[in-house]
Amino acid sequence: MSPKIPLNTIGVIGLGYIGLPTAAVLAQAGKTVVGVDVKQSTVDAINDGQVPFVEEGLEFVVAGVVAKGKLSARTSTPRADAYIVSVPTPFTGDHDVDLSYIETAAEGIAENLRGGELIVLESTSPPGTTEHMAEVVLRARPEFTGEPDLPNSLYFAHAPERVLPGRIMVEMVENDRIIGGTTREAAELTRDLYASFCRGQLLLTDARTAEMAKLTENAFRDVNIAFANELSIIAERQGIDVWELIELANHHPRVNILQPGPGVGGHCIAVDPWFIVSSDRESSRLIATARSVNDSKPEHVLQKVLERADRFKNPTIAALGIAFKPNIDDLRESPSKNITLAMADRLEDGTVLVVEPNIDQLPMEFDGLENVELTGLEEAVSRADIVLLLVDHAPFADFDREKLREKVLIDTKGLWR
Ligand code: SAJ
Repeated sequence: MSPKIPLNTIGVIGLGYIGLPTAAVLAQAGKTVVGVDVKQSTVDAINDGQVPFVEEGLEFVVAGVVAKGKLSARTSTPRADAYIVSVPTPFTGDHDVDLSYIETAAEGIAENLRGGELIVLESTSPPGTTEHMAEVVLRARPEFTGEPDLPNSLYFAHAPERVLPGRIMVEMVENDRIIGGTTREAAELTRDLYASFCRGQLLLTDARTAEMAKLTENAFRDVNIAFANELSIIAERQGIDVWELIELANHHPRVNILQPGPGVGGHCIAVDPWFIVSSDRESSRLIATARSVNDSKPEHVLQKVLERADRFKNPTIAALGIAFKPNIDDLRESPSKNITLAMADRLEDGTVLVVEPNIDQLPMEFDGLENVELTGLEEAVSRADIVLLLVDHAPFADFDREKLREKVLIDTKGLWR
């Protein structure tokens, strides 16, 4: 039986890609939600019923719950029955985790506690981080305890998010969830909170196992993509079409190889495995190697392009796609963007035509690169000597192949084979 404490008012700390959708679905489920963000522009946008980034279906829900007074945003931490911490956990130069955002959130929460509150960490974190967050809170407020069922108890748990960008509003409600408490009572209380909006199974465990489970899921995917990326280089050197190779091998009932590409991007798969590595470098040999295989793929693609470009006097290269994966506008940690930037930087003469159907202007990182233009697909291909396909966006799949016949084609996604 979970402890009998009310879970009516929820403070969500960090209103990014995970925090804001979580706040929105909690408010939709009838909770009174106060979201907190350091960015005043994010707070203002939400209080106007708007969303500061693109995510299918999110704006509709946010507009509705803000209009009903169930969701509001501010820059300071409120009093609440429960808190959800969804702040960034970046890594440092040495691939160690930077927990400063979690610590600051914990200190802000600590000031508002009265006893009996639940504090749930959602940010992806190395094993031991939920316990660390509890320590930060209890150090600031030593009159409270992490032991359950006392008048001065606090409850701490980890409930890692597992939603896929682009499908967040569906997966937030449908996916099963792992919930790890620093005590059983904390896990049960968290289950009661998440049951208000989540239709998937709520699987209870301890906090460390929950932290490791999330990292394991993303490391599993990273290792499997590394296998595909390594195969693509081996196959290229053997004169074998890697896409056909994988398709054939995947007919085996127990083989399911993922797809190679220009590298692994985004803020999860390319980051989270490092948290396992940094927690035990000696034992994480395969996971660390997979990271370096995937991280070296962009340089391999770049070398291939520069080699081909060398044959032209003043080459024009069309770079198709700079997002980190298909059909989204998210350019963060994108290997295709990094390849394009490096290509523009290292080309002695020549022009790079960027085609990215999901954006209207190039990001700031391209400022000062005078040999780069954002253009449409037809124009870029017709002007290009070399066509470099970096992302398998839907509009590229339908392109008339006849128009590619005279071009040097480098297809990193096997879209046009
Ligand atoms: N990629 C390949 N080959 C593939 C699959 C992906 O090269 O066969 C590349 C993509 O192009 C992209 C990167 O990997 O650059 C990551 O894309 P993704 O679609 O695999 O994953 P993310 O980063 O968008 O979301 C992942 C998901 N985790 C898993 O599928 C195990 C999601 O469920 C998590 O919630 C999310 O990380 C997260 O927030 O941790």
